[in-house]
Amino acid sequence: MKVRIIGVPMDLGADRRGVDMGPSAIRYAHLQQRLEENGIIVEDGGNIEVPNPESRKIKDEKLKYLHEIVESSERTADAVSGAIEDGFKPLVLGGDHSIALGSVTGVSRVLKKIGLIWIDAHGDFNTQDTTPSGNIHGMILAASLGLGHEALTNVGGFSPKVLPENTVLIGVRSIDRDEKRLIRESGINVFTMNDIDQCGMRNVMKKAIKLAGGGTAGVHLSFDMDVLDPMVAPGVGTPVRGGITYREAALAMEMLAESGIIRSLEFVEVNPILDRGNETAKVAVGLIASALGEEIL
Ligand code: Z70
Ligand code: MN
Ligand code: MN
Ligand code: MN
Repeated sequence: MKVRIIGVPMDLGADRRGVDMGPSAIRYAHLQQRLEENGIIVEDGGNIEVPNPESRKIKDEKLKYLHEIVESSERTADAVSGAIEDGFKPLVLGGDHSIALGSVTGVSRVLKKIGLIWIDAHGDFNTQDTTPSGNIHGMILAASLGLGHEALTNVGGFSPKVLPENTVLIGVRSIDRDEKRLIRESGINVFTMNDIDQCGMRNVMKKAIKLAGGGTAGVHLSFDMDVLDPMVAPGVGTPVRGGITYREAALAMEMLAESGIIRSLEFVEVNPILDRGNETAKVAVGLIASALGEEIL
């Protein structure tokens, strides 16, 4: 297997600064070495260029940094498409979750019909009409399905990127009121924390793999580190108590690796400023290794 690392040091999609250092923190936690120990050929493609907020005049806008995020997303999409076309599995490191717009666009453009597995404490299903914050990282799953501001939905020049029946949202426990309605109406598949408690991660993932992988050319995994319990992953912008354990996350990753459906993956929202001893980045590296097929024995 050949993997190309693509860093996206983006923090314009969220309020908390620091998540732009996520790609460095994950690299510093020996990502490349860990993957190479597993026999994977790793190429580090460096970082996507992202403007920083200090260099920009504050504009009065409902969707914060819309223009900058759209431009960075086009660059990320090109890098992700390019990696797949060059025979690599793209591994995208965030950055806040707004970077998923570029990744999903890049994969969808090449594979045409994709599945999407979105693992997150949040729904990321707001639009300009429902957002309580104006933060674009809370809108990207909706945008991937063609819902929301046209500048977002039209990244890459096509929409939607994925169909609701092939979209699976897992681990949610913090959803805004109007966002809830949008998710219900959308027809995507959702497994909340309650579903994980009731049925177990193994059963949830079995269903998720069928829904996202069935009849698609491949699946994009978008993993928001805040799905983990804050005791496991303290270094995230918006910790929400009651999250999944390391073991549940590792099982999910191992099942995805075994399924063979994953064509591209990303890990987002690592915030080294809020972290303890780079622990959250280390957790991310462990999960990435599992998702890419690391075997214990
Ligand atoms: C809230 C919003 C959010 C993190 C996504 C929060 C969104 N629903 N937070 N990821 N970490 O502002 O839209
Ligand atoms: Mn986020
Ligand atoms: Mn998210
Ligand atoms: Mn989240």
